[in-house]
Amino acid sequence: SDQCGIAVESRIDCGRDRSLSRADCEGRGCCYVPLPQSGLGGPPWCFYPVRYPGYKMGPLLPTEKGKRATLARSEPSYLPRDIPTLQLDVMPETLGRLHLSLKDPASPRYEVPFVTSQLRGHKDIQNPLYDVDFQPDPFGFIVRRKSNGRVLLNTTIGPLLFADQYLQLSTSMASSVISGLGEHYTPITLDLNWSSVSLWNRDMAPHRSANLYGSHPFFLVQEGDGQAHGVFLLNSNAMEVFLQPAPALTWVTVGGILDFYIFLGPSPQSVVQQYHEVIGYPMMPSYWSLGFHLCRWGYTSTNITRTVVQLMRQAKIPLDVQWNDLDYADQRRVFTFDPQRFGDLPQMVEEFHQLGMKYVLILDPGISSASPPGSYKPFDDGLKRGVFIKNSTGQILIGKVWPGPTAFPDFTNPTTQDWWMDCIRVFHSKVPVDGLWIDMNEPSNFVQGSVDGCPDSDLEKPPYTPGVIGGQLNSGTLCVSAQQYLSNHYNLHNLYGLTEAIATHRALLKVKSTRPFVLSRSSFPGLGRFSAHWTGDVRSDWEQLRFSIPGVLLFGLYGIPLVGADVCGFGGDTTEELCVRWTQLGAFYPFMRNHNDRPNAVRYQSTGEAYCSKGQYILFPAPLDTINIHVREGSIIPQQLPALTTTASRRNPFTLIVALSVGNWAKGELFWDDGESLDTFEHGHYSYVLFFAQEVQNRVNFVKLNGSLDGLVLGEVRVFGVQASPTAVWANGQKVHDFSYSPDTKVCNKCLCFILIFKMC
Ligand code: MIG
Repeated sequence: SDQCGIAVESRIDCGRDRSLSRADCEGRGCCYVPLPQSGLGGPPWCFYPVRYPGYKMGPLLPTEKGKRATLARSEPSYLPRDIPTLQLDVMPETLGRLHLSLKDPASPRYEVPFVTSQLRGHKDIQNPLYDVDFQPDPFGFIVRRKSNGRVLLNTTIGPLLFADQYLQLSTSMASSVISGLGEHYTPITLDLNWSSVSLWNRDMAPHRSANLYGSHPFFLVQEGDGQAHGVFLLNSNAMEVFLQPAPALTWVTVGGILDFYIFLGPSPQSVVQQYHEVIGYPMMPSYWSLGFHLCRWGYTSTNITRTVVQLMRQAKIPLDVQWNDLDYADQRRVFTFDPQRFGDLPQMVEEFHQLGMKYVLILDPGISSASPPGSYKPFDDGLKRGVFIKNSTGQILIGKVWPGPTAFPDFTNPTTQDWWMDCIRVFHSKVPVDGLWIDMNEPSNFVQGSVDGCPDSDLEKPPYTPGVIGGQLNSGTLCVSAQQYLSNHYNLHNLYGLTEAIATHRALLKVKSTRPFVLSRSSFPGLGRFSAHWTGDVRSDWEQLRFSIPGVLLFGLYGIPLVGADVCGFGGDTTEELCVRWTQLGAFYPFMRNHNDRPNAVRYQSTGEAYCSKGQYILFPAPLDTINIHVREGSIIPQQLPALTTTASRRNPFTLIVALSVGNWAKGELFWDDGESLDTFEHGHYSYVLFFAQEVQNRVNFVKLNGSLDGLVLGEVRVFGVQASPTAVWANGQKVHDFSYSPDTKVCNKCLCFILIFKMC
């Protein structure tokens, strides 16, 4: 019939939960049109007709935050346990941000805690960037960009389904250039050729189509004219998002509510900022955490660790932070150290501190439950204080991780946060670590669910399981029917790493009173407020090196900018060439750590030659010892001479690299503070400098040069792209006699045309 005349690329699958025969498909009221060429994963044979019956929307009535309507369905859907009545709230929160939620008004369902706690909306938005329209029956909404009428989202293309364990909504997309929905091993944009991505935190070495360590139900769409918008579905349940060439997208989640935030930008940068305003801005990192980190699984003693540090220093390779992996722990139990091989760990840390270095240790969440009673305080205390996750019948859930049988702390419980702080305080009083590396926090479990298996229930085997590695929600992790303080693990699983990061950050803050350094493998929106992240167990090969670039950039989008991949690769053996190149690339990761698996280093400096490129390919020679770094025209970059640690390099004079644009201007900025005290931004204990360069004939003028800025000294200015030899150079109103100019490279040292330096406190 007419209702089934839908273009192939726009067909929305009516049988995601199982494959349907013609009779099954038509029984659902869907269209059955087999396609000769389509196999698995292509366009669906069974799809929804136009205006497939769903919810009917009542009148929109004003509320304090916006408007509200009731949606009701008269016929049941094909899913078990429909929620027949829904409450729709439409909340214009800022000019660029629209919030839209669908809940069950009759009985409260699980909603994601922690993420938006600090959010403040504004009231009475005048003239926002968006318009919303509704189709009342079947219910759907359309969001437009008001300035040009572009449809950004249109959910009338498919039905809204809202059952207890199956929530689905489809929308058209404004373009095919979509980034986000991590964590996956993908290029910077997603594949829309009938693909899907699943969000379910999992300990899994990065490879194509696997759900990895973190979940980020946010995406950014580039509209093609420089404008962009973003959509965040605040939902922590196991989710699968389907992408098809229309372009269109379908969210399927197995619990919670539908809670959408739509960001209108209009620039990609402002979309990201609007998203971060909702999930919280990232923490201020300590300066040392931006230095070079070195780690390995397999430094089996303090003496071996010391030797590594000595060799680095002899080779004059900068090293800020030395790490140890699980090797340090006594029988792999956290909060202990091996009395033989790591007996003098406290002294070793003290020695590193004397060298101006820092020290970080791994800390897994699993607490050994099999030590003789009275011999392992973290477990005994935790047991007394009731901090561990329980199984569905109320006993402590026991899994298996590195120390053998382990219990898992429930960080959603405030008592657990206090117990964790006590464990960290006691350990820190012996081993004064500078930061903690929280691994295995998906959480990872070597047995499926628990040592006793999992019950046979709707939670463990939902009517629909998103396409996850292992095929079941409990594979490689805990039984999802396990009980936590705030809800069951089915709802809270994706928050395990976030909640552990919150507890660890809080403990370090209390114990050290400086900016906490936490490195977490598992992530969820909001993690960046508390922690850094690394991309897990990447393999030592060229493809993984290449994919680390989108991997790192995407975490910037997710609000976790302090991120890096293990330099030289973690799994397998690296080669000298790969390791050199990875080190050169790693110099541009915000977090730069060389780390690798058991039985393998230079971030610190840039010819100045100018290349004019208008989008063509240029081939550059790239000998192994050279990093081809290109400074974009028009930028000014402050640099510092390197030293063996950032503790030392912070005191070196800094240099300004000025890359003049063809129009002979450039600009840049510098934020400078003491690098470790708390809330320097909030208290104004920082300097913020803006640099501007502009040619004024062939004259150079500095407002401030060789002056000091809170201890910071400007040593030299190098200007790239100066077209003709300057006849004279002035600095601070005085003539500079020792400037030099190279006509070949057009680089002028100690040169420039007009620089203004402002100090703002
Ligand atoms: O099951 O602590 O991703 O960086 O070296 C492996 C040992 C546990 C996984 C981490 C990796 C770390 C390793 N850990």
